[in-house]
Amino acid sequence: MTVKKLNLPFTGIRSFGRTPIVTNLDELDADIAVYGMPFDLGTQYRAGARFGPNGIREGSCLCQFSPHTSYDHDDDTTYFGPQWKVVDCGDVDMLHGDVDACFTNIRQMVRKIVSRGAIPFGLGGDHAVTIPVLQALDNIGPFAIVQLDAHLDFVNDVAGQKNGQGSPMRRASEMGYIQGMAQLGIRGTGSSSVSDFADAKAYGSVILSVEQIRSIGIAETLRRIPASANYYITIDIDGMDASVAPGTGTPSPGGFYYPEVRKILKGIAEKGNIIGCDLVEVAPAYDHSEITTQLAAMILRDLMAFILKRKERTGA
Ligand SMILES: [Mn+2]
Repeated sequence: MTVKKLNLPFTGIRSFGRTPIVTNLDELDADIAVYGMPFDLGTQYRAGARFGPNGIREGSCLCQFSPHTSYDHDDDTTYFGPQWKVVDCGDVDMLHGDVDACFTNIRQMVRKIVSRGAIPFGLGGDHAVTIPVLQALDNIGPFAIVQLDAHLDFVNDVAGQKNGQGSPMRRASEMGYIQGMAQLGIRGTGSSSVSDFADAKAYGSVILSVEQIRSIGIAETLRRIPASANYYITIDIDGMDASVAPGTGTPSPGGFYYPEVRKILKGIAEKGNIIGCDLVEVAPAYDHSEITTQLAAMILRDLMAFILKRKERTGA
């Protein structure tokens, strides 16, 4: 008896959502390209985010990408039509102990993905990886950033060192092609120093804590995000509540729950064109029963779904 090969998600070689693996980027032909940045040399406290990319890939085996598995009852919408291609490009090469070499390789990966016409979806890595990613987006026109995070990440430097996990948004504020930012989920005593908050506000950043967002509502939150034709989204998993995302270096109570983040991402995808995204700081060693890696994968899959649905609607 011949049995049709089912290729179920728990079988086979892991890629994000079991999407096709494309490691020769000269052959990249996709709408969305996932890539990993197994880097945690920017970590100040608990390390381990270098295992984030493969942790998220493992967690993503819960996700499916075919239209018949992508009907959403809440939205009464079927996502991931057959015309859309999502692929996994594997990981950026890392040279241990050499931050500059790692950053150069990250920039190269992002530039190549963009030059092939795909939207880069980066799997971190600690939050320092967002610095070279944003540097690599210097020639695609102005865009605004939306950051979901417990921490402001606006530290100028620590003893002169400017590329730590606490500095990506400060570095972003120095990039002339970035048209402002919204920093959502920022909370907790010690999230950042009062002078960093002052600098971020002077830059024009829209800063909202989880409590503030719950009080004004998602629609008003979306309205306050700086207007731009294009958005880059950076998601630090510690923006989520520590109870649903324990697998990270600096878990933070009082965070977002999944439905809130889903609504925010859906709203941004309706507000403008999303040119790229990263999800950082997943450290599988601290995870329990894969809840953090599965949540991370689900958030990324949702964002992909919203981006592709917008393209379907606008024909872009
Ligand atoms: Mn962060």
